[in-house]
Amino acid sequence: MVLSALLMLTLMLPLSAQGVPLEDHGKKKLNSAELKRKAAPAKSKAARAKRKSGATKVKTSLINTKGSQAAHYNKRPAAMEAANTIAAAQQLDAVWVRKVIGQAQYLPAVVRAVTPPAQPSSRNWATYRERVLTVQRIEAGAAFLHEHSATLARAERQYGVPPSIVAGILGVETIYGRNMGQFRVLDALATLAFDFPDSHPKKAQRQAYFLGELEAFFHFCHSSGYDPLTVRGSYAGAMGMGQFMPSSWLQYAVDFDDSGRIDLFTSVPDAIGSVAHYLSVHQWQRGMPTHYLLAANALPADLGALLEPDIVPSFTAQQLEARGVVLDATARRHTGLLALVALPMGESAAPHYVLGTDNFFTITRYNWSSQYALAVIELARAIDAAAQNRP
Ligand SMILES: [Ca+2]
Repeated sequence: MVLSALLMLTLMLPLSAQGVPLEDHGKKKLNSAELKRKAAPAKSKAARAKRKSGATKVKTSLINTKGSQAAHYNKRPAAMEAANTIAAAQQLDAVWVRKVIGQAQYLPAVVRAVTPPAQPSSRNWATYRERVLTVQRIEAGAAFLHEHSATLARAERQYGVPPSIVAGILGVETIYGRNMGQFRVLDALATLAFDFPDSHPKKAQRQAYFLGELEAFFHFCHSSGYDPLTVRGSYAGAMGMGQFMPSSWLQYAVDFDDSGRIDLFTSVPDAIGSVAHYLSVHQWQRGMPTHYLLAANALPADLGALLEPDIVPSFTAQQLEARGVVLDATARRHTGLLALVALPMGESAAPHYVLGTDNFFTITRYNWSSQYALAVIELARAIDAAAQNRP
């Protein structure tokens, strides 16, 4: 989903868009008149509630879910101040930015998505893997590989990233563009920028991050001609087939079909080129394996120092051997650094361990999660295998 490392550490949601119902795409094309019609019922409910003074029980939860938080941000001085700051920083019309942010709606579902659970469930790679590596996702991936083979091959020539890895990312993120998120990006980013949940231990950092993304979103809409009131994406504001955050779209998205415009919503070539470009910029190395498997008895009893750098490749093959790790012949020949990556298997089982290379680490730049990276890699392999077996 191309979120910052800091953010992903906290979101800790297994899949960027998986918790979100499907069926979005068409909705992002709603024009402002349609949106106004959609918004009208809520407005009249608000008006009715207002008229019935004292009748606060009348469906106010639909309008005003958290005391002082208005459903729309036009009544929030902090939001209007932020609009002025964004306009000044991006040299945009302040009246326009205020008007747009004023129409942003507080979304309780977005707050729920980033609220740490009262009782954190233990992460489980097996469960995660099962959710990602579905027959449907693998078969659709093989079809995607087949249909877009020329574009994927061109992306590999240019950026060095194998077709199946690009397909694996698009598959995990949005099922190859089928599930790009149903939230209005404006609403999602405003909610996270102005109403990040107090219960979150890193609220201030996250809120600042999303405020930055809201600013990037205005830059993006202004420079690309998208209507900020209609663009849709994930609960975190990630957009398009590869779920790029606004700042990532601005920095890393490419026009890979030479249409003169970057469109990650409808141009598969743009999505393919942009994912490959993103990985390339984040140091994907052509031809390097992503990871090596470890035998069940390959690890020493004391893993403390080996796990300390987490997913950052920090040890040579020789250093790992000196610390008691048993490597297979291919891992022993690896010339770069390796990380001992632990994937939790729930509370009662021992973790699943692999040795991640620099390319494994690069995939985690897309989404800060070792589960995510291994899921992308395993999906890529399954897609490759399914593609070979296609008639
Ligand atoms: Ca294009």
